[in-house]
Amino acid sequence: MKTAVIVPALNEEGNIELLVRQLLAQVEVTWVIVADNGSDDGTAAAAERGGALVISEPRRGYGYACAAGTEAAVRLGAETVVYIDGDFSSSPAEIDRLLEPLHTGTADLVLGSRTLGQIDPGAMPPHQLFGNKLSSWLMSWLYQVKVTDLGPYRAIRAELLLSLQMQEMSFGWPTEMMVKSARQGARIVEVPVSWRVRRSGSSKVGGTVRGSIFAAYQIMRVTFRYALK
Ligand SMILES: Nc1nc2c(ncn2[C@@H]2O[C@H](COP(=O)(O)OP(=O)(O)OP(=O)(O)O)[C@@H](O)[C@H]2O)c(=O)[nH]1
Ligand SMILES: [Mg+2]
Repeated sequence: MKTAVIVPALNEEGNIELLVRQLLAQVEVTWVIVADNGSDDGTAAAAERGGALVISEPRRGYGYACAAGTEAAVRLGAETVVYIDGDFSSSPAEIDRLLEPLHTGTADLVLGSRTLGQIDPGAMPPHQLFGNKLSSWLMSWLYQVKVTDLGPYRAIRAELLLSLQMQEMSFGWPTEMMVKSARQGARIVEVPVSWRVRRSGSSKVGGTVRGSIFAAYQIMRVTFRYALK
């Protein structure tokens, strides 16, 4: 299966080159696409040095970057698409856990669960842990899927992804993928993944008040939005 890994990135100069190299070192990975979302540091150049295909998405938003990366992946002919954050919090070597259920044909969407895996001390602030628990519980209840985390490390069949017609262009993107897949009756599986403190650089989401409130609002809005349809 041809696999593209998409990395939405905003100012991840210190992390992206090594991340891309380690991703490309995994046998399952065909392409690494870094969707640079208007970084004002050397993210794009560092990603290129690592061997990534870099695309620029000037419209600011996590979902815009994911969507631009997805478009490029589909154009290249990817059959499976993996998403991973650009700050090295997730482990490239664990990608086989995400891809295995797709390869064996037992799932359509595979979610890396940090709750089932290993969260390093200090890697997830308490409000994020609580928010994840709450949104996972709401999702399980509203969509009858058993999920334990709302993490960024996930793998999906390109065919399913295209059928979802993704619309959320900020931090609602991962939630939209989950709830629409559940609505379609897609097979959703969780696998344990580890979660580390970002390797370098500064937090834009969980480590800031503004980022946390905005992300929490988007996640909740999207969770309820598609439940009512
Ligand atoms: N494209 C895009 N990516 C973003 C944006 N904000 C954050 N990111 C990326 O999304 C990922 C998650 O952001 P982080 O800043 O790591 O958020 P976090 O994981 O809650 O915070 P840390 O605990 O510091 O890692 C990283 O890869 C960022 O580069 C954005 O507005 N647009
Ligand atoms: Mg992070």
